[in-house]
Amino acid sequence: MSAEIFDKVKTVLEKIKMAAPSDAEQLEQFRIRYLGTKNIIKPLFGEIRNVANERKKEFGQLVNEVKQTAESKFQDLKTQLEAANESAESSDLDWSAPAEPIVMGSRHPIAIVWNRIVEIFSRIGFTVAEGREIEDDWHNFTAMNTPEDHPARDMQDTFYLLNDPEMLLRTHTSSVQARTMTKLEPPIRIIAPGRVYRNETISARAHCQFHQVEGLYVAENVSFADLKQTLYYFARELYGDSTKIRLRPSYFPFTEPSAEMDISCFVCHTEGCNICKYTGWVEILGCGMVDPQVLENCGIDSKKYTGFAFGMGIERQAMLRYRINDIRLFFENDVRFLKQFSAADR
Ligand code: 2NM
Repeated sequence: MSAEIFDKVKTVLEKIKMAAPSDAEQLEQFRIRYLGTKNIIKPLFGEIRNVANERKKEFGQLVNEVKQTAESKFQDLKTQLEAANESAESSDLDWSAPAEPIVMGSRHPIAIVWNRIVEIFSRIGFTVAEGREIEDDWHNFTAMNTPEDHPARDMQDTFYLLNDPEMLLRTHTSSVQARTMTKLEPPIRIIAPGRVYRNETISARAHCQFHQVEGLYVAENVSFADLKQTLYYFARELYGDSTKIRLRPSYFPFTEPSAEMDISCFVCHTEGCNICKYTGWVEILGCGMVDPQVLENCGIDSKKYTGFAFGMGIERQAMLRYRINDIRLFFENDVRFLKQFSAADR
């Protein structure tokens, strides 16, 4: 009988020695089990009455050892845990510090102006058409009424692909219109935004790549008055309600008659400033009635249908709008330039 009780107490002692609580919660469990009001050591003292007289003293000492071991182990573990917590708190990491601010990207100015132009024409029923940047000579020049001896066809002005003289980098997005006209029956009402290429010497005013938006409307009875009213609406939407327009006669191989459109200067309102070079007017696009030969080239009956078309450089609109004086800035991807434009603008 005595031996069994001794074994029971020794087992408890071993368990206390082996215990290794690793956090505050496990330490509290240890305290409750061995030192709390209902701890398991207390009843062991009562077992002394089942121990033979000659071993009562020995038993009493053993249970006392259990109690003391539990107490000192608890104190040691508590001190250890506190020290660990303290070193975490005094580390260099400040867990309450505010996070680094999130840096938002910004939209490229060409994308902002591109999207605005598309949006303005979408509202009056134009849909976006896309083509290819590598074009064939026919869609880029022949269909557009550009004769074989036209200077634009010169190697000096156009990038031809080395392995195929019929292929080139499109010099305008008119080839998109040519492709659309050969595919669809009028009424056709499209705009073609996209990148174009010209073999120009790069300077503040010219680049070998830039972006264009061209528009085309072909249907029955389309008139020059329709062209004028459409572009007047566009000018007021992009440059403000008080904008006036003026059309000057011009020449393009693909339109007849052709015109260049100026807007009243949105900086000085025709008073004269350096944006309009003291003329009060700023040129923004070219336009005209689609030459009947261009319609015929693309398989459209020019006796039944007429059309108007226009084209503008996106860089030009962006330079006017944001007062940018060097076209090269658009292609350099200098973050100091790019971050000045809004991330919210679409
Ligand atoms: C311009 C100016 C005038 C134009 C013409 C055509 C097409 F395909 F209908 F013939 N597309 N774009 C055009 C007309 C482009 O850019 C200054």
